[in-house]
Amino acid sequence: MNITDYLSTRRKLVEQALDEFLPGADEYPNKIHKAMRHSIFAGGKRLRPILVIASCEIVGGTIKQAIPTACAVECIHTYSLIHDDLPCMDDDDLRRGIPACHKVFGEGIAVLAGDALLTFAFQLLANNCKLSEVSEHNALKVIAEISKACGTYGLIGGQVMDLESENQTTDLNTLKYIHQHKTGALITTSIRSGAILASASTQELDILTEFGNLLGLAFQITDDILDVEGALEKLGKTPGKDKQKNKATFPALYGLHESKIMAEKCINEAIGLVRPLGEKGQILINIANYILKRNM
Ligand code: GRG
Repeated sequence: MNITDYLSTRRKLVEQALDEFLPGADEYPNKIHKAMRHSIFAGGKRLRPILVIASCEIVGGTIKQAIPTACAVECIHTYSLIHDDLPCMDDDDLRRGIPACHKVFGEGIAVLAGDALLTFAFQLLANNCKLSEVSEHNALKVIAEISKACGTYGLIGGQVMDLESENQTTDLNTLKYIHQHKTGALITTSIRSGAILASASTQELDILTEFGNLLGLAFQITDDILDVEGALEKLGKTPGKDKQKNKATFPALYGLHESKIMAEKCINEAIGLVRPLGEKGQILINIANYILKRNM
């Protein structure tokens, strides 16, 4: 199966499951459920849930085992986008090609929709054994894994340093910290969680963790590049915001050309790590190349 077909079949499975799991738009209190669904079903590449599925399959698990965890990480990712778009954060009006949650439902409901998606993610994870065929032991390990990646040692830590670095001179270590936490943590934890669900060996988990770290960094470098070079119609969000907010980014520190070389270097290193996995690692190689070449 080529990468386009692979991504589109997995994306559809994740979207069907999200539709099944999430409270209906007409369930009381309707407004919050509509707001959650507005942002979840606005589109998106579904990269993180696809990584959960891919790594679960690589170590011998099934798509069915991975689906609730895949949906949980997409809910967490979407919560982070809703909050990131708020006027008190990055202040964006557009997300995934449509008005951001707070532009449609107001700031109060947008904050709550983000909170509700984060909470709902952990509800899914707590019910993992009922929803899919995973052991209680692995389900618990995944909860510990994902909660750490969402907190101050992950997403929140990265976002704090991102805010702190606005209008400041930032060194490479701080920039890497921001990228590895704000973006990388959820990408790495998606890959690790899929593998944990299928009882990966320590050796498999080590390789996948290192792969995830490099992929996460490359993903954010390409995101920085797209903020300079990308088009609104493809990105679904307004380009040029990083420069406007004087953000710490790779192009700001190294220029576009050097940033592209760095992203390619991360991707090649990541690919080198999973080559020894042979045929079953091929999908990760294809996903890595897709990330490097993406325009959205
Ligand atoms: C707790 C108030 C509060 C806020 C938390 C954690 C957080 C806000 C924000 C996380 C930071 C963030 C949004 C990072 C950006 C990561 C990133 C590159 C997002 C875009 O991901 P894509 O391209 O988006 O995968 P799609 O739409 O395709 O899913």
